[in-house]
Amino acid sequence: MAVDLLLGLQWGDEGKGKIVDVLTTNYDIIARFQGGPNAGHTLEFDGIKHVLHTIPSGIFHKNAMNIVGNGVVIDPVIFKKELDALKKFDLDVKSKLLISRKAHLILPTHRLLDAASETAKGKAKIGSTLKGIGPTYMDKTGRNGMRIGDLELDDWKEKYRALANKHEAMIGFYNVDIQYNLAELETDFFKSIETLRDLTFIDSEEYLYQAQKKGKKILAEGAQGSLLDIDFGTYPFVTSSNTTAAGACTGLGVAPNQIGAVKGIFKAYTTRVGSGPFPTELFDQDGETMGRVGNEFGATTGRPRRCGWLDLIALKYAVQINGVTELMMMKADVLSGFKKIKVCTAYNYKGDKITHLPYNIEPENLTPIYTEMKGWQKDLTQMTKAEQLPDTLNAYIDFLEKELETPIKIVSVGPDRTQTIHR
Ligand code: 2SA
Ligand code: MG
Repeated sequence: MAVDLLLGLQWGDEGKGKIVDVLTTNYDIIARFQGGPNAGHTLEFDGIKHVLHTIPSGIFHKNAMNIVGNGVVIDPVIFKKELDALKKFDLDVKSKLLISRKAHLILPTHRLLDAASETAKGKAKIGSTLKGIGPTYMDKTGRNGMRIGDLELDDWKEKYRALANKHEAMIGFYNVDIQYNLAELETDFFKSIETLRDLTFIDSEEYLYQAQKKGKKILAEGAQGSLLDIDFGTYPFVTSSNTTAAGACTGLGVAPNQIGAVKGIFKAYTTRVGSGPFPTELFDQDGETMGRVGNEFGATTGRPRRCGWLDLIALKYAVQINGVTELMMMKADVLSGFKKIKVCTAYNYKGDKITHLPYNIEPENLTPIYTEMKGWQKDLTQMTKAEQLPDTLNAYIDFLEKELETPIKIVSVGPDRTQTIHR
């Protein structure tokens, strides 16, 4: 039985949370494989809006098992907050959520190091979510990290102390003015660890292997987006994990030949939160409209997201790197107010017209070349069937399918579970 993937193809915030929630009825297991509390996956149903950070988006479904895989980094404090927020829903979270022993822990000092590093960078800062993601993955690859499984050992507190002391020295090395009270942060941290311990820790690669053998259907839920991938994104303005398809193999222990459908999700336009190049970014009224109508604010930090037209060159790159087999287009409804829709179909790169994503996409080297299409100018939000979609939107969809050589299977027309059109 294959493991299907759901991945964001842009700079995150494509609407992965909503789609996982919609698709969960078809799956037995939803597994997160990278990232951590930097993610903000928003789900809306029955008039309730919920934002998940570390917990997989299948948690609201009765029969789905949710796995936090080895590739994920976990902040016990934020995890506890997420669990607390779920208490008001009648969910048996404890029996539906399993955590990999090999997942790494975000310590309070990782968060401080993130802040110190960003402050030291000044104008060149990454625009990180300040959740300690980078420093935690640095400790992982530097072979210094603490894992969930360590919490089952007697000496975990000593291990913690040694690492936290080292981090404090490193914070000093940055020589920046960041205020903190570590004792206070630690009280919170240790308390939250006890909450975490109430959950079941597993060898998730073995669990998933056995589940596959039993014919269980598994969906791997990506976080952030392909252009934030540590290898293939707009480095250094990226996150510290592999957000692309390969990350699901390493982040869950699933072999490449076990991957089935690769579901790629994108917005009908583009957004980015944090620093870094963004070729089709708009600084005018159109960009402002997209942000306002699309309610484009970071689900974790509340930061306004930068907005711009769809970048088909970057999207093609993401489809290629991930081996996307089917596409889902989100937020076409946000563009209903536009008479004309633009799509970037080539770049002017140092005087040449190119149609691939070059090494350097800084604005001084590159300007987008657009193809213009007619807008649909219809309220889509009440539509439920593909036949109801306006011809102009169908022309946009056809154009994208042809360019991307991949079918668009879902068109989302609003944040609610029910506002989902299958094609
Ligand atoms: P980090 O915190 O080290 O991973 O930040 C590095 C870069 O990755 C970006 N990043 C994100 N981009 C979009 N969405 C993300 N999740 C939240 C959301 C973000 C928020 O759903 O809205 O609330 O601000 C996410 N997480 C990381 C980040 O902006 C940096 O550019
Ligand atoms: Mg998000």
